[in-house]
Amino acid sequence: MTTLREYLDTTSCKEDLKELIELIARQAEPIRKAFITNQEYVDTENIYGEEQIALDKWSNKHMMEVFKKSKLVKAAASEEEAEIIKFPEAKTEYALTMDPLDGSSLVQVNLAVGTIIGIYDNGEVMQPGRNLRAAMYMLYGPMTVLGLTVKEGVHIFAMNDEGEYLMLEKDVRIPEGELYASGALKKDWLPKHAKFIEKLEEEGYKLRYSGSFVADVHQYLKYGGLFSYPAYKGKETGKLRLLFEANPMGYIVTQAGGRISTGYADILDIMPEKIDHRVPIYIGSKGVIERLEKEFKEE
Ligand code: P6P
Repeated sequence: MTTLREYLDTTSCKEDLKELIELIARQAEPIRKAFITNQEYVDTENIYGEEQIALDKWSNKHMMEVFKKSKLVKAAASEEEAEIIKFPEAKTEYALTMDPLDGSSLVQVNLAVGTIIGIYDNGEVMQPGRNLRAAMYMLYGPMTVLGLTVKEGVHIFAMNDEGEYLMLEKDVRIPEGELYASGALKKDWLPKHAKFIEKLEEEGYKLRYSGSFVADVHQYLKYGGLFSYPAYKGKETGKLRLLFEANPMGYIVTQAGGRISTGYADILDIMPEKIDHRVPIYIGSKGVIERLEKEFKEE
């Protein structure tokens, strides 16, 4: 089976980008090891008013220390930080966006969570997701899986007992499947959203929603369908973050032939207004998202 390095050596990536991707992917081991010892809630909140568990803070701190020591990262924006962290000693122009542990509250109930990373190669994170040079996620489930694109398709790797990533699936293409999910409380769904979800249910779409965006999108990448965290009453921006969740995962799904949309436009074309920019998200198979956009625009 092809190793991560063997795959990277077949791509157009510069050596320092290959090293950065391998460095990030290797952090799955220490992060997973911390699951047992860092579960308690700490008395702090992130900038979104969400209670942080020790794991959120630990994984964020760990990754920032790794970035600094490597000198491979010029700047890093994190879902757990209010500001962009700069690394003046960096020897590269790579600027990262990071959700260090997406879905972290699920660790306590032993469900899959993950790390989401976007990589820009011109020193700046405040730019559309379309400009990403690479996007990746590590998913901590029954297997430790790495999903990766360097703009040459999407490939899935799994970590073996020796800590090496071996290619599990090459050139992933998202099918037009029939899974669906919607975040937000049903009582708060806006009419257009509620109507479209009801149609999918009538057509026999099956509900799959775990509470971890990265785990859910990984499943939709395999089986196809429509994952959504919509605008809802009192929160027209929705809950999920443009920089840390939508762009990197949307870039990966788009590279696999899928789409990511606000319901009206492609999210990868949005210029971030602020680090905590939130967007309504519809992500998944191309056909169902084009159908949704058509219906939303007609009504
Ligand atoms: P809710 C996790 O907190 C997260 O940011 C995403 O990973 C997930 O899809 C969503 O929020 C879950 O939100 O409102 O269902 O708890």
